[in-house]
Amino acid sequence: MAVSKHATARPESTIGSVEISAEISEALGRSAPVVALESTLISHGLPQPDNLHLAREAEEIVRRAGAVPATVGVIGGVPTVGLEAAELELMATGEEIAKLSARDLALAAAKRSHGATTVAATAHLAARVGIRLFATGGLGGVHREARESWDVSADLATLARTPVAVVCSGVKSILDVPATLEQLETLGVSVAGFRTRRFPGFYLADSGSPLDWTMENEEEAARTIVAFEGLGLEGCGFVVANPLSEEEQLDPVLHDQALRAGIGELKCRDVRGKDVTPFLLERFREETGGESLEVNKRIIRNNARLAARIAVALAALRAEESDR
Ligand code: PSU
Ligand code: MN
Repeated sequence: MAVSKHATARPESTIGSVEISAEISEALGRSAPVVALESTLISHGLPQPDNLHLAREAEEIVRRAGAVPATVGVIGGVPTVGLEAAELELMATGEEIAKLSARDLALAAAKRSHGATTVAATAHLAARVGIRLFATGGLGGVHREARESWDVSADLATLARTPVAVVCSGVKSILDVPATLEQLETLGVSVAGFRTRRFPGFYLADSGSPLDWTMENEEEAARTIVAFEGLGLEGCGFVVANPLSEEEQLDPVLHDQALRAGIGELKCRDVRGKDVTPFLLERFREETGGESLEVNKRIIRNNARLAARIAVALAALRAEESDR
């Protein structure tokens, strides 16, 4: 398989430094819209070959909406913002692609390993190079058994200290949704529904939990991002929750059935830690005869499109402000 030219860390790159593609660095230099995309959903969230197709499609959607896509991953230890074609392929088909959260980045750098970045790691790297918009499927959150297992995704704590707006469709129903929203509140992460006052339930349009804030359009989201900066809240993350429509969602009956099966099996197989999310996603796919995979792909496409539109609105707003 074609492996990128820097599949082992390039001697010239300083350990711990972030590699940015020329196109993205040029776009950031002229404050053009850029959208970060994560790679864990490619390596661990979707099956082959759908994962590679979807990764390419998400990039294409961002481009069509007028922004530059920046898929993030770790290649030979080097955190890379804007994976090349062969690197994207490596994320999708590589045998041993680790799932890297923010805390794993330095360890992977020292070991020169390849790895896919979660929401936490992607958000961190995006913010580090000045990308404000990030699109994904669902956030990690508080697991249902968290009272015993303490399993709470590092995505939440990372967003509390990372200036990035994440467009997602809430968290999967395999998690404890109300507890996740409580954690986001405690951590000071702003959450708003895009044209909804209900927190989306990933596969489902509505998780059953209400939201305090809603945004009417992309311009309002862009204004919110600028307001963070003016208010000295520029260190904080922002969740833009973008639901599927009811026509696009997974059949709720099928959903509840898959959820019961998945959770039951998780317990009896004793799956733990970072294997929990990929395991449940795969069980959902089997249980729904592939329907959950189609819905998952729809979610990622929609969020890539919305994040790009917000990035475009943000660039326009900043241009307007600097003209004043
Ligand atoms: N949600 C999905 N698909 C995914 C993930 C979340 O629908 O693939 C990935 C994201 O990368 C997220 C990670 O950051 O799972 C959360 O993993 P954990 O629960 O182990 O923190
Ligand atoms: Mn976890």
